[in-house]
Amino acid sequence: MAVPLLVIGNKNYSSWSLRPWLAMKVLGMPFQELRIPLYGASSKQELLKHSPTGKVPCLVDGATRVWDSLAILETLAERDPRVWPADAALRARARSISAEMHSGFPNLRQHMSMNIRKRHPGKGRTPEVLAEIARVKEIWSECRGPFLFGAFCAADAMYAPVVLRVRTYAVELQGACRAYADAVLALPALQEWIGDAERETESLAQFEQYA
Ligand SMILES: N[C@@H](CCC(=O)N[C@@H](CS)C(=O)NCC(=O)O)C(=O)O
Repeated sequence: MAVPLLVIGNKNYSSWSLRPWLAMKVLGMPFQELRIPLYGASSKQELLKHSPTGKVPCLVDGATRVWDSLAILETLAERDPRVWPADAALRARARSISAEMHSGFPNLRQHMSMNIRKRHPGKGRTPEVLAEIARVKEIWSECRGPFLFGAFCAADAMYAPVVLRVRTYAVELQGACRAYADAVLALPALQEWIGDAERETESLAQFEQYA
């Protein structure tokens, strides 16, 4: 039987692509990946062959297409109960913080964009970004260990790009927050993604605002 195809963007920059890719890798869900480098001359045309929005990620499974990272995670949850915590109260919290990440944190996204290859310690710390980082720390401080709800789940996939932003911009973490970020960074699947990002050659000016 054909395995689903996950269409993703540049691993160095595409935080949305990382989410379902990481969940599928960590949970051992078979898939093929198609990387389409973003914002090139023919990128949109290539993306539209797979994704109705012309954006990634998009999961193509036979005739079914699922676009948007959180929609993909919810679809995966229909196939594998480990995608969300088994306990209903924890599942509600995991969904809430995932939706919060999905629809929020605009300043963090703008001023601390994901850029795995680079190190920009101290950059991007506007008051609004610092307030959003404080909220991330509040969420991570309730980590049950080693991941937010014990075993890895979709909420960890949603916050993995923030772990990588913390690394790039050298955001200070203590205690449970540091332990959580280290646990996510130590995931072999995330290390694989980081390795692939480091080998990419595209540089996208719009995500390279710090010299
Ligand atoms: N809310 C969407 C956002 C998707 C999105 O904005 N993807 C960006 C890359 S990270 C993209 O495909 N940009 C390419 C373009 O707009 O041409 C999701 O969660 O999947």
